[in-house]
Amino acid sequence: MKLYRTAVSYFVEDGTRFYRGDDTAWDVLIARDDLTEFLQSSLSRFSPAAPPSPNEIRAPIGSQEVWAAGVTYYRSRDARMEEAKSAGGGDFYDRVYAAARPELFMKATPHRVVGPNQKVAIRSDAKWSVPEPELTLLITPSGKITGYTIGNDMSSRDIEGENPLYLPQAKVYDRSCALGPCILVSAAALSRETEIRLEILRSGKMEFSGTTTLDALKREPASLVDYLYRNNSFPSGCFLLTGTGIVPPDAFTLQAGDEIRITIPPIGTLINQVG
Ligand code: DO4
Ligand code: MG
Repeated sequence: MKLYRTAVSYFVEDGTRFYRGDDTAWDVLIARDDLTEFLQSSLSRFSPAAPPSPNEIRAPIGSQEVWAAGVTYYRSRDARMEEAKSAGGGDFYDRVYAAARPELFMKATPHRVVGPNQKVAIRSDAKWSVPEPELTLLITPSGKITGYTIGNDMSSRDIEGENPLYLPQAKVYDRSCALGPCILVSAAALSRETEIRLEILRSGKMEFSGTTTLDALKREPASLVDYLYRNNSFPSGCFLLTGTGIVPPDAFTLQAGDEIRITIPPIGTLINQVG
């Protein structure tokens, strides 16, 4: 089942059918530990509906914080070691890749998040910007993973590479995060073969494309959640981006007007423009 948020209501996609949900507030709905069972048992009282149109769909976020894990794929470790080498910070990425404790950082508050078909931003003081396509967990206040969405962890590689202590500036700014298009509601883990695909189009032409699979994700989602929830409470639950396994070549930087498409087949495609 997939769950979509719009300005007026929420919608449930079950197979080929769509239903309009009740007036439960989004924060209340997505904080439920029994989200799958609740939606399944509610379908009979929901009205069948047309699918929400792409311009009606909002980011699937209410008042949750968005956190992110880093250096969870070998490709990310490699790229970061290279970009931070001359600043003497390369070693930290190697160490965190191998350590028991993951890198976790606060990525965004809701007002910094955009939804499908909205514009993500590149920083005006950055010269080297990339999207990071990441499987994103929906986690309830009790720490249960109840769903998955797609996240784009927009990043300024030159700022982070200059000094790893600049990470919050490289990662957290207005419209630095995109989420959507829906939540795949499922308490079951996604298969290790699940593909993540990134495509960047410039003037309608493919400028970069790359893929990875969850098999290359070094850490278990449940272990990331375990660390995130240690001595840390999330009254409305939270979203956790699980890291990138796709990094465009070093010569690539995003430009205004680029279109970023991130596909994770069981969830869908998140499309954003840069502007
Ligand atoms: O260490 C910096 C951030 C890493 C990150 O965002 C990622 O690996 O996806
Ligand atoms: Mg990332």
